[in-house]
Amino acid sequence: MIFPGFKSSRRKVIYDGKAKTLFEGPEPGTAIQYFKDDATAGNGAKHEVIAGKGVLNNRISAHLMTKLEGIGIPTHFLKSLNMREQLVRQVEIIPVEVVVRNVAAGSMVKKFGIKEGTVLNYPLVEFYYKKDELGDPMVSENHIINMGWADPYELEEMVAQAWRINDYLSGLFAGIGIRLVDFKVEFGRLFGEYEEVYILLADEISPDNCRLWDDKTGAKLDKDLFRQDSGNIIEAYQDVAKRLGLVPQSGIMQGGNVDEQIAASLGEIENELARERKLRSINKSSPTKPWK
Ligand code: AIR
Ligand code: ASP
Repeated sequence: MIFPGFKSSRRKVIYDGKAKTLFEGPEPGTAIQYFKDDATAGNGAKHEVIAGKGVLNNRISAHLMTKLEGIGIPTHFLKSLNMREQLVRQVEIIPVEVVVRNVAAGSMVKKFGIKEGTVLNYPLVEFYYKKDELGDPMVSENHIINMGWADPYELEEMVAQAWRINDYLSGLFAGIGIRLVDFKVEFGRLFGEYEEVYILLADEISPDNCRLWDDKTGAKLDKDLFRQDSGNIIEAYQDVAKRLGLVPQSGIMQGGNVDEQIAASLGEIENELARERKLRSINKSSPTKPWK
């Protein structure tokens, strides 16, 4: 795919994933996250290129990350660069996928025989080891600490942030008639000048890694449409983006392709919100008692 500003041959690839590529950024400590149109399921067993997906996920993720920054959740997102790319902080990805569920769906339904759509008593946090070759197995906190994927302080921070993200995004989506059924997030480590560790929300938050159901009709507006071959993901993703007020009502597609002109203008909006961000390192020593 060729478009203005993308000079793939000149950039050093840091990581080439299934739906995104990470390139070295313009300054040390930064990276460029490029959103592909590739859609995969079943660990890559099913693969299709779906025009427009990368543009929509880039836009949606930039927006949600900016909103989360706005309530004090540190993220890797720095700014949108163009329709498919964003500037992010380079972090060391913690190989643990944190899934939060409000309603039973997907693998939970299969694993435990619960009926899809069952509302859980309270949000359920699960962990998966991020390893395609092994099919991302579900793991416990003990596995994570035992294998050294994250230490207890980091894990505590990840879980606390995941809960906050769930609360915030559940409300945000409820406001536009969408139920946040579940989602997956990834975190990364950023090392400070004194080797202190900051845990940042990384990767992306988009309909590729959230389950989003229309409140009234129950219609699926996420990647399950692709996984289950049950509908057009671009229409669904556009619907989400429209309800979030991120793309015009007429959409960004023209006869099956992205309307480059409209798409090119989308990135500008979020950058108006860009601001200095304060980071808070996690305290790995024993808790200090301020009253002493
Ligand atoms: N997810 C997990 N691995 C990759 C992704 N995208 C997301 C799914 C779903 C949630 O994590 O999109 O929102 C739970 O997935 P599952 O398959 O475990 O039910
Ligand atoms: N695990 C991802 C998903 O189903 C992608 C994949 O399996 O290829 O969303």
